[in-house]
Amino acid sequence: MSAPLLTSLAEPDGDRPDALTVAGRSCSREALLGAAGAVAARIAGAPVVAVRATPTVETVTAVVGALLAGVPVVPVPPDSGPAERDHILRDSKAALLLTGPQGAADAGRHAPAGGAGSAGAPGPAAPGGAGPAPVETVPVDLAERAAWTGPEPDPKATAFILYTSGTTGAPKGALISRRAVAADLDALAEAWAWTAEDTLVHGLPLFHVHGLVLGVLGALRTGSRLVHTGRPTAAAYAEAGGSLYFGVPTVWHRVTQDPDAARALSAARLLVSGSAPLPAPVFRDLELLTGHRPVERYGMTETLITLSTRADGERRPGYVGTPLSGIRTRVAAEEGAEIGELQLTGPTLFDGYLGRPEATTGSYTEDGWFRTGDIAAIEPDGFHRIVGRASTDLIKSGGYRIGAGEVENALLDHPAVREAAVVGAPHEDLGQQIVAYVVADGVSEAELIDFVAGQLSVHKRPRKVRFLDALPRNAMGKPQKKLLPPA
Ligand code: MCA
Ligand code: AMP
Repeated sequence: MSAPLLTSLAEPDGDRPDALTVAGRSCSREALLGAAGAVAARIAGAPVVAVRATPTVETVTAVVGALLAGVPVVPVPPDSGPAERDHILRDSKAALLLTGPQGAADAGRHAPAGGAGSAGAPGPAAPGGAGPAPVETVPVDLAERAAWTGPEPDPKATAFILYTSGTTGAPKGALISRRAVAADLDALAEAWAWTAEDTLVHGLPLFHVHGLVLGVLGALRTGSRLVHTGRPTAAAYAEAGGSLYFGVPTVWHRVTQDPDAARALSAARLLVSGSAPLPAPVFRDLELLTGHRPVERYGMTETLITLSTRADGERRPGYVGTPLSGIRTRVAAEEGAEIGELQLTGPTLFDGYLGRPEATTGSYTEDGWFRTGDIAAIEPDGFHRIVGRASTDLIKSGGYRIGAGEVENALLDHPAVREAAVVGAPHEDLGQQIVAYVVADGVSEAELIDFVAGQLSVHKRPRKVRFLDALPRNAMGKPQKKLLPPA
């Protein structure tokens, strides 16, 4: 039989009452395992299960329950509007949606109204009149207990289907296997000297690799305590008193803007940044205020985390370190150039996009290396530097990956919008902010921002809208984003 994915849950000393804290509620590993066992018993045999990924103990329980039962998990952003949510549910064919309680942390537009076993969560119809995806909502009850005795699922089986944006069209479901998760977490534990002695603190969303795979499963595999702060605020990080902290660069920027909170992190062992480039000034301010040179690591939904600086190694502003154990990298540079596309192989890579063989094939080179779409350079000492992205149509805002095409399509669904072009403009706090250029009549900036926030996840909304008489186009009629006026 294969080794358990969540090693620490199988260990006997599970009665520490604060092993897991999410947004102020704590439980022991024993309690988590019992409640997750009850979830596993309810969903066993389902081909796939969606989880409304609020920052709650219920979400962690739902994910652990599905992993025990070997049912692939599709996390659904809790603030996603009908267009995004219905796409995820339909594309993944999830017929069950595990949800938490209807408390403050769980408030959202898609709270199922029918309670246990209600079919067809209500909500406005998706554009195009398809109507809400039919799904049975299953509430997670932390008071339920069951001992799960099923066998450990095959390591090759899918653990997660993670929806992630491309340059055009709707998000695709990346298939992440259990063995990829295990390989990545073990490589990170080695690079960061991450052990059961640590207390991990973060407040990142539980529907992406950073917050969910590293931030929850990492703690459950290494056995470290986990404090999820609900929201990733500087004050909450300071109060949590952890040894190991995760954040996206926007979070670290906000920590440096709150010097008292930053100083409180001096007692930590390691501060880790990832999901977007950490600006050199933020690196330096963090060092000045906390005494720590942050570890920076690089990854993608499709590859998990592949490069990092190390707990026992050098950390340099602007560099994401060296390949993790088992990962090989190369830079496909034109002759004479030092920079080019970063390509990867290794045990942490995904198993393709659900139902999209052409997109899967297109993400690999002919000789089988994954094409990241990021432009990088490798120094003679092996340190990697991410220079930028090959396509300006993939935006990183606050650490979230957002496809320009998805936001453009949402804008074009508004009856007043005739043309739309979306870009990521440099932004001190968010890295990039979404700016929309539209040709439209009789609609305000605020209305369009709210319209996108209502259709997609809230973080995909433009922060600014510029109204133009026409989009700049080339002789073929293709929009020329480079010719758009400054934001
Ligand atoms: C504002 N709000 C609105 C509107 N405007 N709601 C509806 N309609 C509107 N028009 C509300 C929001 O609901 C929210 O409410 C509040 O305003 C602020 O939301 P937002 O603007 O999103 O917050 P922010 O301050 O800009 O967020 C910064 C952040 C966030 C907290 C750093 O960007 C974040 O959590 N980023 C993490 C992304 C991440 O984990 N990426 C990892 C991808 P309320 O406050 O009540 O909720 S994985 C990856 O990249 C790879 C694998 C890797 O390497 O890790
Ligand atoms: P996502 O699929 O949301 O996981 O986003 C992956 C993308 O985030 C990568 O392709 C990079 O463009 C970016 N990214 C992640 N970590 C870093 C980092 N440390 N430095 C620069 N870019 C990063």
